[in-house]
Amino acid sequence: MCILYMADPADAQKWRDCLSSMAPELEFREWPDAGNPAEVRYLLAWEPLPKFADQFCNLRVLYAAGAGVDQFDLAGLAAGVSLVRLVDDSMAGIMAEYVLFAVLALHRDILAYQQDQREGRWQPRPIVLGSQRRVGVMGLGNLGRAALGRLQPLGFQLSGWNRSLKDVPGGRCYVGPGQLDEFLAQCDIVVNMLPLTPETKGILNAATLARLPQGAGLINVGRGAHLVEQDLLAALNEGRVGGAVLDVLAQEPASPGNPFWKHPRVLLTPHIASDVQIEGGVAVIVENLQREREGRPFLNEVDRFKGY
Ligand code: NDP
Ligand code: OXD
Repeated sequence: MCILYMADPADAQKWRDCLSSMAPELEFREWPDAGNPAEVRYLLAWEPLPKFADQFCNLRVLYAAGAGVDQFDLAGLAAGVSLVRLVDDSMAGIMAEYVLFAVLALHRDILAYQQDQREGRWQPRPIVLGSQRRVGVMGLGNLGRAALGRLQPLGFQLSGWNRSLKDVPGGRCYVGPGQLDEFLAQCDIVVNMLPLTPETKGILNAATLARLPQGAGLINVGRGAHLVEQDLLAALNEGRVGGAVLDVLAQEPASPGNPFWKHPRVLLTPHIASDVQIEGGVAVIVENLQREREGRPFLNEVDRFKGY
């Protein structure tokens, strides 16, 4: 039984070591040394699969080396192949830490103070209590729920927006497209943690940004294509959006001419909010080997019709 590694070559040795200690029954191969394609039962990949992947006629599971699966062609995946995400609590914890940092940066006006510092201005701004700040999270999956859990002890007024009803600690869950405007209208800071699907592409646009309270903050840690960047730029320049923390962009790395590089009210990070954790990822693979033996559903399997 063999697993073929097609993700970041820099991490291959760590995956090999961790798999050989936690799942010694799996032979580890690294792309492009696939050997006999008929022996490949599992694939671990981050990029879209090359055409060659059609030759893995005994493929059972495609492990996505991360939380998002928008890069894969779900319709083109053979019917007998399951797509599984390698998410775990530590990956969710790392994301929650980033969201906490970004919310606090916007809550305490840090982008404005940075600009003041650059321009030599010593100018205190009024303090808003955490209990007066309304923070909303779009997408209450593994990561969104972890972020809410991390924000709760700080006393913010929390809310969430999700396809189905979920628990929001101390706050309301707004559900579906019919409650999106109402949700946005009460977010002083909104955090996008949705998966990218045809339904969510471009969901942060001129119309939805206009629903936010004047001067609201935006945090995007989902995918760049959730946001219509020109619309955010216009909203920032008009002051309708007061500041943005962007970890993801439509084009990564950002092009040299991207206006967000130098925008005084944008904090840009290079898609580092979270990342797959090798031990946690291997634990999912080990659990799924057991489930496969017992004929039980896989852990973290993507619903290919929903697209996440
Ligand atoms: P999950 O699949 O666990 O959760 C997705 C959530 O979004 C679910 O609660 C789902 O609702 C909700 N949702 C999906 N579509 C809609 C919709 N159309 N309207 C409303 N709600 C919707 O994903 P994760 O939490 O694990 O990850 C979320 C995303 O975060 C990833 O897809 C990835 O793009 C991004 N990410 C970014 C990283 C970074 O470094 N910047 C790192 C890791 C992930 P329901 O529960 O009803 O199905
Ligand atoms: C992921 C990511 O989806 O790092 O895992 O963006």
